[in-house]
Amino acid sequence: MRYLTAGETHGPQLTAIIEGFPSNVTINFEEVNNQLARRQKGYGRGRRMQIEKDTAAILGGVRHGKTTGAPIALVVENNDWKHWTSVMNIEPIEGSDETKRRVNRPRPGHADLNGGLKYNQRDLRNILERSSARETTIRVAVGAMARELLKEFGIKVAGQVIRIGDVEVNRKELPIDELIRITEESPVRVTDPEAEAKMIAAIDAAKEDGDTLGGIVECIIEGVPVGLGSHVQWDRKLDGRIAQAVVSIQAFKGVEFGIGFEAAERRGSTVHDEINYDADRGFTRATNRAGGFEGGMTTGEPIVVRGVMKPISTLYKALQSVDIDTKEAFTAQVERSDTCAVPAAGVILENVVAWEVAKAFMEKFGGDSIEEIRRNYNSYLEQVKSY
Ligand code: EPS
Repeated sequence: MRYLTAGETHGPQLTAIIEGFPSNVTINFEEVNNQLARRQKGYGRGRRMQIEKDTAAILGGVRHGKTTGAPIALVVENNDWKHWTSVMNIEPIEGSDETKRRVNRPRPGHADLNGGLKYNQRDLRNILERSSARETTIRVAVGAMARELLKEFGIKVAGQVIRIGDVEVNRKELPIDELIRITEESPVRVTDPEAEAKMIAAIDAAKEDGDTLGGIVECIIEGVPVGLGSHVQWDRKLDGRIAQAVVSIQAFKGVEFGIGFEAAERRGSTVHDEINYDADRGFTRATNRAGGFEGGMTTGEPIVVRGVMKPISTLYKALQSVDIDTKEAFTAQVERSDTCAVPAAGVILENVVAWEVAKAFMEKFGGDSIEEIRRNYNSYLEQVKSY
């Protein structure tokens, strides 16, 4: 399975085509739109989210509620487009830099300057329109389709915010359904009410100062069989592929699995997960410090992956930069931005990881229809059981 996306943040729409999605998967349209709605929520978002009400239209590959095996075409329209029809027109337009909303002042932390130099663009809008995190909307829609496939095999996806700025949650081990229920009710997607209040206060304080906040988000996927991915080749290691997907999310700077970077501080005896066996459950692990991966393959334990998001780089509190026309220093002016998008980033993380897992699932059990995949899956489970 693969997909590509197209579209600009203030253009008419975002588009994706998914190729290789199997047939006869029931698509719950409400659930796909629910994922988009989840991404729009979260304390710390700016005015743009009041303009958008994201819903996905499926324009190919699904008929009478089920996938047909044909490429799936997804579209999410930008409501804000109506304010940008002239600026974003595909035909040449007359007018000043101001009417074209030309950008000649690269913002530190964004793709603006590097993209302008690389693509030889004198209007940095041609870079920022595509590099914008608005693109994550359509990636969430793609991930939502992957979740519909995973659901057929009882695989559940959840997420939570671990840290915003200097506030970290007090971790609680919860059954996955409870984790989903509690985080869904929290404006910052946490299970810890004390941390929630502190995070909200930290976001308010950053906003007051014209500043922004980053954080750490976690995704947990339960019900994944042993053996997705492979140790035999670097680009088949599923943890490696998930890492690539996570760091590809706009503003993400790092990734870890299980105990992650903490493994550097510990001795080996307190890092690795001991192996047990019982006749009913087969091979099990006493702990899941590896976060569900050994040798680039799933262990059968839940996948636990975290990503770190840097603070949004569009700041009201201006940072110094250089005008690309005059080469003179200036401090950037900002019209609109989010203060903190960490809760939304958690939803994005869940959906991009779900896609990678579904893709690996298709590589392992691949078939053209859900029935064929189910046969392959069940026969593999038998093999594992009798091992
Ligand atoms: C973004 C800047 C803001 C965010 C946008 C991502 O948009 P605007 O420049 O229109 O105010 O609101 O996020 C979304 C629109 C979204 O749907 O998440 C950026 O520069 O990355």
